[in-house]
Amino acid sequence: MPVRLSDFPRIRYGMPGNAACPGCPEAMGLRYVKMALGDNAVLVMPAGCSSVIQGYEPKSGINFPIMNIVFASAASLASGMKAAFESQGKDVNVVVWAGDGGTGDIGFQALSGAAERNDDIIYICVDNEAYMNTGIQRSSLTPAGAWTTTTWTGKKEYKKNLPMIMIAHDVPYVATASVGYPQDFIDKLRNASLIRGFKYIHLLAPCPVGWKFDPRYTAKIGQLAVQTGLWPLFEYMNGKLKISPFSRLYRRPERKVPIMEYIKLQGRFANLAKDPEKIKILEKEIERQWEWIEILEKATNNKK
Ligand SMILES: Cc1ncc(C[n+]2csc(CCOP(=O)(O)OP(=O)(O)O)c2C)c(N)n1
Ligand code: SF4
Repeated sequence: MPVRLSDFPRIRYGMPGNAACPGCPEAMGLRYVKMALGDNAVLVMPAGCSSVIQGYEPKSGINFPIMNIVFASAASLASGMKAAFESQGKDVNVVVWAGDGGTGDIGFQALSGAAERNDDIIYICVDNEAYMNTGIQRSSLTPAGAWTTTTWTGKKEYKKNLPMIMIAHDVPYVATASVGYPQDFIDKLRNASLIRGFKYIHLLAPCPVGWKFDPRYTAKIGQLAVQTGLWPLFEYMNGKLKISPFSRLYRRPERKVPIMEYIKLQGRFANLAKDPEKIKILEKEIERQWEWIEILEKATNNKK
């Protein structure tokens, strides 16, 4: 059943004075994880902005049990931790919370291994589309055309399609989400927590610092990514891919919001905004995304 944010108790999950920048999407996302999973969850967190927000005991900025770990081992640690809880007869959601660099690049081998073994964990990639904590370097999940400190004239390559790569691991649950749609994210976390085996959720997290926008627009940009069709929301569960309600309105060919609405708010796309030819780079990205999704939607829903 869809959730309403007003139904949740007003608990402070992020503590005052934590190290997040204003408008930080990771701080928002962490709060939603706690709202969805409550006390019955433990986070595993490699380095990144969230581990800085978390800070260090006794002054942790996040009201959540968290285990820190090196990038390359996040998913492996989570698998081991889950096995340890099980051996004690405890039913705990073990959740990895890792950035796009930590997930798509540095931690990928452990992620792929845990998925292939179908280990009973939830893995969340919090995707701000660059290595933010070390100064906005490009990752494999930075979109084509975007400025970063290592792609001054705009990234040449397209964004790695990690959700599709995870579906190809034949795991029981894969979903995309955006901090612009918290109810949808919370619903998906709750669905994931009820399934045994490996669950992957890819959360788009617009970062005011790295994407160069006014911090008041974090949620709006998270919504525009969906409304322009650039970030389709879907859920792959029980072998079927379903486009989520917030994305159904904006699927092609009826798409209603032009990509320029998304680009013009972000300094990282300043080069694209000046040149209509270059905007085609992101239009192609939208087509690439939907092509895969529609193929899978059709194939998995027609399956007997
Ligand atoms: C093996 C290793 N390489 C590099 C670093 C330095 N480092 C710390 S945080 C970070 C950025 C992480 O980026 P991402 O995973 O995208 O998370 P974000 O900071 O964007 O939240 C890097 C490269 C490290 N801690 N360990
Ligand atoms: S750089 Fe971005 S992701 Fe990192 S703490 Fe600041 S707003 Fe959050």
